[in-house]
Amino acid sequence: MKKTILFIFIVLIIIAGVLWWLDSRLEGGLMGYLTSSEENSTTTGAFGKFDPENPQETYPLEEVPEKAVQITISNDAFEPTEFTVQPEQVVSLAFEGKSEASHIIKFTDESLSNIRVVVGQYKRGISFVAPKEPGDYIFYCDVGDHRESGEEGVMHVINPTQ
Ligand SMILES: [Cu+2]
Repeated sequence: MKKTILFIFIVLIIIAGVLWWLDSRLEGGLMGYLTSSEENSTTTGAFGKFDPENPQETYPLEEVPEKAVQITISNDAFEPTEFTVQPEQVVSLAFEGKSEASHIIKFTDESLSNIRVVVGQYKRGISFVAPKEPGDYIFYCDVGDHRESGEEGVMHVINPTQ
């Protein structure tokens, strides 16, 4: 009986030792390793998975998924000119050029400086995570005088509990 208890005791010490060793070896510790998977480094938007740290425009789209906010660019105007999201919500935008002009869509806010979508006579989208800070975020076309001509819109980030 005593031998069995001693045996279990030794096994437990070995297990604890192995866990401690693993914890010291793995980046972010054992729990960090177990809870992080490849899934966590990407987020899923209307156009599929994307890297929130580095949002990229999509290839030209055949169809725009229903979950995406679709904005057309025609006659120096965006339609619609505004839309509303929640803080840190995944936002998927799809732009469609209606004229022969090309457009480069950007946001003015520093926190969204990595958003850039080049649009011609086709639809192209981008997914990103909305800012944490509620407020109005201006997006515009950075080609020539397009912005002055009216290619400007606003993304309202509103906390639903306020
Ligand atoms: Cu433009």
